[in-house]
Amino acid sequence: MQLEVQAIELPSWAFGNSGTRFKVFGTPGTPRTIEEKICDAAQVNQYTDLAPKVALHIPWDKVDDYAALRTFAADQGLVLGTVNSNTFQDDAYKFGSLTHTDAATRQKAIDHHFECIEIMHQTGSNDLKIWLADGTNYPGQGDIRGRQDRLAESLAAIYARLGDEHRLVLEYKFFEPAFYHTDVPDWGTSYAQVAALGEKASVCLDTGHHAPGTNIEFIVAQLLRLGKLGSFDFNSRFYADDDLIVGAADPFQLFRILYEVVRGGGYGPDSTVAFMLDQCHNVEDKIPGQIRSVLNVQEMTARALLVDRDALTLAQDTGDVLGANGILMDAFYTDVRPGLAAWREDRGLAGDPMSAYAASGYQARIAAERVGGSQAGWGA
Ligand code: LRH
Ligand code: MN
Ligand code: MN
Repeated sequence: MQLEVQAIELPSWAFGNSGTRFKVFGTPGTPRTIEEKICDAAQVNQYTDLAPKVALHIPWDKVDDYAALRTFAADQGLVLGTVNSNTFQDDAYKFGSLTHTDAATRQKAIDHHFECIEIMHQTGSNDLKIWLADGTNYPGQGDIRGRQDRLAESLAAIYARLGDEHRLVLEYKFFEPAFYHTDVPDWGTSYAQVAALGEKASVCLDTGHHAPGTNIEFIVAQLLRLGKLGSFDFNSRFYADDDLIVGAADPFQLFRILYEVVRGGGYGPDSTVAFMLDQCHNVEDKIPGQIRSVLNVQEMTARALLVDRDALTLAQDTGDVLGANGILMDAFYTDVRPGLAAWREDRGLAGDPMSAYAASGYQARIAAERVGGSQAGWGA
């Protein structure tokens, strides 16, 4: 069955406390260490069999011994996934990191990525993910063109340091924290930069990083066509970078995205597209929040796989507008939940992972055991 190959990577930071710039609410049982985050991620995998990898964010998840962390994860049935760099929380980067006018500051940011690559060798991770907060707030504040040129140079230095098995994925985001211009604001810029680097570089598409009304599935189709869709950061949004549970705000959009993924060869054993979540759980419990998230991705993947593609092609080629639309909608409206519950039961899992987790007592146990859980990263 095609669903068996699905593997969704969880972000370590989803298990930490997070919030808005107004308030970070604490949640009882929040992990205090990366090891505790890994234990929580293992719960998600245990109830869903969908989430065998945990992504790290450096320095949020910095440890002395990454080989030991890898073994710890393996003992929980997990592998360590994407290493996310972080050049957005250091005073030195006030005016940019990889794009900075000062060569020493640029080198500091490049060195941070070298450290991430070294960590990847020890964790066995394949992907280095770069998201930059670089940009300006006022017209004239920076030389937009010069910043692109410096970015290209810095990325080339990082790319040259990758191991044979490594990939670099460059994430874009249309605004925030900079508001006038962002150095990697859109898929086109990310594509232009990674295309110049070479085969091991591709684009990371974070579903929350677009202007309202953007046709994200079109971007998916185009990047797959170009062979440059490296990974997803899944989440959902109503307004901006809300980081809500994937598929919560607009399940139909998630279906349309996953249909283009399937259509474009981005799903299955031969695909190299990494499915990752990038979310925060500010007011809901984090472990069930992640369970719900991976289930949402699985449900929409199952629906996307149901599309009768031969019939759809025929309808499209013969100008049958409403017939074609109907074929897509039939798949979207099919309730796959009972089938997926049966799929889980066949694998010895509970049909309903949400209630099975709630009944397990894990949440009460961590709430009692863990005192003083830390933030997801911001201000930690
Ligand atoms: C930026 C982003 C990026 C970061 C993560 C914490 O908004 O999506 O992926 O690494 O949030
Ligand atoms: Mn992201
Ligand atoms: Mn984001």
